[in-house]
Amino acid sequence: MQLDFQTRELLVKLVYYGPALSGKTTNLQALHALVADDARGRLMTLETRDDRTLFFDLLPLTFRSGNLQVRIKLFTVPGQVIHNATRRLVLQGADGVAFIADSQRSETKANTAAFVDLKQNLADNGLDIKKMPVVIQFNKRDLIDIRSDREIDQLSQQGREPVFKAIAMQGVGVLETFMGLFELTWRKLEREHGLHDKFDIESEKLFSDIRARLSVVRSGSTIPGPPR
Ligand SMILES: Nc1nc2c(ncn2[C@@H]2O[C@H](COP(=O)(O)OP(=O)(O)OP(=O)(O)O)[C@@H](O)[C@H]2O)c(=O)[nH]1
Ligand SMILES: [Mg+2]
Repeated sequence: MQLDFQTRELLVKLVYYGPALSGKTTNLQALHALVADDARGRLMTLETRDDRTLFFDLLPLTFRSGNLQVRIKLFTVPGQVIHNATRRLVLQGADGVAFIADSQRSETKANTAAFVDLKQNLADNGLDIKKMPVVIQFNKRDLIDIRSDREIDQLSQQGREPVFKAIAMQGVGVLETFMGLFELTWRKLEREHGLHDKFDIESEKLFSDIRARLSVVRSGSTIPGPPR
């Protein structure tokens, strides 16, 4: 997090992490399509031909609440195993992490491996996963042979991370995941840095100001349709 008292600006870094092809880039694309024009910056993606992120994606968002400007930088990591050095680099200075898991049963091992890899890469950056705001999204709920709602609800009760279900390619659950992560991250930053006193800002007011800039209906939506 970076704080600039002169411009009353706060910069928060959030990272979308997870195994290859779980839908991290798709989450950012859907967010970009849903967020109001005055809040969204340019979505930068760098992909290979087959949908795979080579380096990272970046979506800058800016929200105003009272006289505070909150700038959020959303990053994705490349999920393919070979890109570990890049994942570690992207995690540097992260304030919060959304772990995008693939709901398909066949991907269970890949999810677990990516979560272990997240812990290790955080540790290598001097960050402790126990202190890091983390939310988990189970994406691709539209597919068959996925882990059941019951299974996911049970997992959710066992862990401390908030869990969201999503169909990112239809924009379902994308805003909830983002807001869930932002709120968790904000509350931690607020505790650690006394943001309430420094900026005289109420969290609930900030959250509702942000929510008001999400889920904007626009014609010619760029969210891709359901799979053919
Ligand atoms: N059926 C279905 N497919 C999805 C969903 N979300 C993403 N996909 C598809 O899954 C593929 C991979 O999505 P990406 O967003 O590129 O995955 P990624 O996590 O960024 O992958 P890497 O960059 O390689 O780590 C694409 O073909 C998406 O269209 C979903 O909710 N349902
Ligand atoms: Mg990607």
